[in-house]
Amino acid sequence: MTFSREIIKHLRNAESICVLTGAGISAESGVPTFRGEEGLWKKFRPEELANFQAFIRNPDLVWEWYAYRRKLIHEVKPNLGHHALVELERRVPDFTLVTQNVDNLHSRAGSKNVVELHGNIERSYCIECRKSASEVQIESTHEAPRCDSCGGLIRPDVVWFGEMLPVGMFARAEAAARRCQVFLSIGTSSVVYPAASLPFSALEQGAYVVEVNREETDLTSRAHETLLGNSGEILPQLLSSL
Ligand code: BJW
Ligand code: ZN
Repeated sequence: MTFSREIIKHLRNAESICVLTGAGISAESGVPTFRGEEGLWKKFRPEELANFQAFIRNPDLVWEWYAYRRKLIHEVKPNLGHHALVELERRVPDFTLVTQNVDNLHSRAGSKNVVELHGNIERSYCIECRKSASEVQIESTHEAPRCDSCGGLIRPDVVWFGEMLPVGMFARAEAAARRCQVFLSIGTSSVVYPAASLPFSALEQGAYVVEVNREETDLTSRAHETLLGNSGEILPQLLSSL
């Protein structure tokens, strides 16, 4: 792929870059996305699995779904897209990687300044006393485990629909979006709020906004550029063009 002069110029000169990633960046590692033909929401209903009421109604079913996804994530590796973002972070003084993903693949690749908006599937906590659960408890695959302190149900530390994002995380993301000169939105359908508002905050403050996605999204008409294709191919090429 050849890149425009603008994008190369903006990336070379930027002292502050903010990146927002979604499930698409992990797709080439073998982690399913949520929406679209191959997405998780084709097989599983979000209202039965990704909200607190569903968990209270059927904790074992929800726990089992997360145990299945955790196992899958343990079997895969970060891809060239994740690694390109590690390299980009090394080159830029102020770099923030905001992710909606819970798969921990950015940290496993070596990214440092990661803001996890929707939590992390590797962590769990008690819904009664909020204590973090140990690895032994997390390893349970069929039954939702119980807290060893108070007996409360243990849930995955992820953000379900209707829940607030972890305290301070959105503020960090929003601040990074507002101060950056280049904002990259990678592999997200841009439909879940408040994450989807971040590129618009960046645009308001005059940032150059670039989208990387296999297909057009609600952001496409507002972004300065959309690079259509796989992030695991486009991002390494972009890095080597700088
Ligand atoms: C590739 C590729 C490749 C593929 N290369 N690209 C009406 C209007 C506005 C907001 C709302 C509303 N009604 C309700 C809300 C709020 C709601 C929301 O936004 N809903 C909309 C869906 C309508 N938001 C919330 O509830 C949030 N909380 C909140 O707002 O709190 C305030 C509040 C409190 C109380 C009451 C009301 C408000 C919380 C949202 C939590 C989202 N949780 C999930 C599950 C996390 C846990 C888990 O993993 O199980 O987060 S849902 C799911 O969607 C997950 C993702 O992080 C999130 C975003 O998905 P993402 O990453 O964009 O993935 P996909 O699959 O959608 O897209 C993949 C993209 O990649 C596609 O575009 C592909 O083309 C592309 N792609 N391969 C490049 N190789
Ligand atoms: Zn407890």
